[in-house]
Amino acid sequence: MKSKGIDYHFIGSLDDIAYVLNIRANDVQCNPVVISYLLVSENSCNLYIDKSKLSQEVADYLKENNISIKAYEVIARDISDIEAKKTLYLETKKTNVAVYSSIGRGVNVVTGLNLTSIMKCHKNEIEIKNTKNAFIKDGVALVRYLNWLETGVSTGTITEMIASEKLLEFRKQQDLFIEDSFESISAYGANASMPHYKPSHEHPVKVEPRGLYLIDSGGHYLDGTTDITRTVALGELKPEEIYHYTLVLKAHIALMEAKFLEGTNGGYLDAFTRYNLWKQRINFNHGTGHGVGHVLNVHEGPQRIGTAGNEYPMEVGMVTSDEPGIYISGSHGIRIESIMVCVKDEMTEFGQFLKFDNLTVVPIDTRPVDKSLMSEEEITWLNDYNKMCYEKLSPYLSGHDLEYLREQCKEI
Ligand SMILES: [Mn+2]
Repeated sequence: MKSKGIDYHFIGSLDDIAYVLNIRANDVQCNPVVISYLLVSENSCNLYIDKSKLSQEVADYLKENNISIKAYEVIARDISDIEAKKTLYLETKKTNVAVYSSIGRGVNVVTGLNLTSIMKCHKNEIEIKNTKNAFIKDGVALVRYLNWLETGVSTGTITEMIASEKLLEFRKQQDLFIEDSFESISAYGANASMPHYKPSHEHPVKVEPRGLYLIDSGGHYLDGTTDITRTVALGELKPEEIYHYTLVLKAHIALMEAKFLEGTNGGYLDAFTRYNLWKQRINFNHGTGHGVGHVLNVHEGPQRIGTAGNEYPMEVGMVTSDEPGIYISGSHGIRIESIMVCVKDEMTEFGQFLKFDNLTVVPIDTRPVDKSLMSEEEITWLNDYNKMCYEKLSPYLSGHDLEYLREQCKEI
């Protein structure tokens, strides 16, 4: 703040407040944040919050760190008290009208990304180490779930919603699990062609032993946040499903394997991903990748991989999703999503190159793959990836689950 000549920094985004104070809460479903505002100056840091939400432990911790607690409602008054000629910094997209319109005349307002967002998106070594652990636990839950699903579909009793609830049960069995990181998209057949589909008990849809099933879900654990999509074959597939699945997989691998110069933004990375689809004149209408919070919001900026809104470059320590898809309305939908962390690659005479490390540990189904459409490198990537999953997950699985894992990780 000092180097930027900022006297006051207003923070209105809940994940930023949770990050900078290192507190978590449960005010918002699937987002472990607390409804609050933060106003920081050189000599003060005020947290505007309903006091009754603070446990004694948190209240003491905040006091020790010289954080003053104020009533949630007085934020506008305190903003209006900022004297003329002082510089107030805020992010417009994350500031509501009531707060913004209470800024007094003569205050110098400077806008930009919340300074905390820039700190928050670069995960430190401990966050990354812990996140890797959370992904192994999540992988164990997913493999148990998929085995349960594939075994159960033949009974004709599993609906998309029953399946979704079962997955939560498997996650709850894992150490340090808190809650889902968003509402699971458990979608069978044609329903998977809606990328943001929401299953319900009111409209039960039976999952049957044929075609493709898509599960996009995630969890918060005390050591990290996950977000994963896998599409699996539950039986016989149409040639079109195999063709599209293979293309999505090629797109997924292309981004995962990208090497790019420091300073590259998500627009370029999006092109790496869509290349294989556009070559076939196919597209999908959602982003390719979003930042993932650390025990915070599963969608986090400022980096983004997509066709628009990717001003911020991809940088070392950023945790981002890789989730291309193909959606054929009324027929089928495919998405393959893993989370990756940006790391340094080689330094050459042309500059510093960056790449991604995969964090997600759940086998990618090989049954819907048409090998003849894959390059040698892509096949090797797929086999290596599934082998890694077997090595990391097998110590935690036994019996039928282990057998299922072995089968899913077999080389093609
Ligand atoms: Mn995602």
